[in-house]
Amino acid sequence: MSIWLPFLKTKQKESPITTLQNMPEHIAIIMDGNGRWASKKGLPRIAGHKEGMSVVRNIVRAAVKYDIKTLTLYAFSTENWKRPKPEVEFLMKLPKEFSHVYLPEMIENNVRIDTIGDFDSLPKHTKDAINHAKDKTKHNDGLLLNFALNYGSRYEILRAIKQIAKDCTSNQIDVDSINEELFEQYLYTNHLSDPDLLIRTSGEQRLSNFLLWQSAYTEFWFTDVLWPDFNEDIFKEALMDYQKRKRRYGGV
Ligand code: V07
Repeated sequence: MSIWLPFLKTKQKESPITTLQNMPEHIAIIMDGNGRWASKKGLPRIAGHKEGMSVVRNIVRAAVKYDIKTLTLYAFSTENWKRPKPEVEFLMKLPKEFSHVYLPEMIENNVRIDTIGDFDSLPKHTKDAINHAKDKTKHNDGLLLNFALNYGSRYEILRAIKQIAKDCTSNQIDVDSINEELFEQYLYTNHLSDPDLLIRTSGEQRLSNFLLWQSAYTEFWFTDVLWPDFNEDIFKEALMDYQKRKRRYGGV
């Protein structure tokens, strides 16, 4: 016998992720709106970046909980160098700050930290901090926390093309062997699957030179929420939307 209990229904505030099926393996996020969040509060832009960093930690925890394999976060683009010097300098200190505050927790959660982008042209102190974080987490086999740092997709593609041209000239590869599979081996993401889901916060609905090649078949999810206000509940919303989209495909 079953009893209808309508009050239980109204009590249920949010529908939970009831199945771990149809979950994205690889999630990419454009963490936009940090500066705007700060300005709205009458704070300097850097205050928004700092708050944004604590949200990274919260979303990493959620991603670990939902057993996500890879999380790629757009932390600094090749275009971001055009920002005011003090802001760039502050941003370049964040990897060290992040490691100082959150690295023990990352290690405890079996998270592996890695980066994609033009690593060599970062300031030495930034590289040192990141190399430390990578080294301390290199044996972890849980979530891969992948920071896109000094990353630009067009640059990545041109870099790949140049290297392929060089390898052709030196007869290491044949022009006729160039195909999608070979091309992908020359990208920063050669070891990764393509993102299944790409989230962008802060209301902008564009890719802004992020993972252009890799997101050919990616599901996009946008929210007006600014990155410092992003949280696990909104993350879960994106995951549930993704699950619905996948289920529709599955029906065909
Ligand atoms: C940055 C905080 C998040 C909001 C968006 C931009 C600002 C974490 C890192 C980081 C990078 C590498 C690493 C450990 C942590 C980071 C930059 C900016 C440049 F090994 N957050 N975060 N790096 N923001």
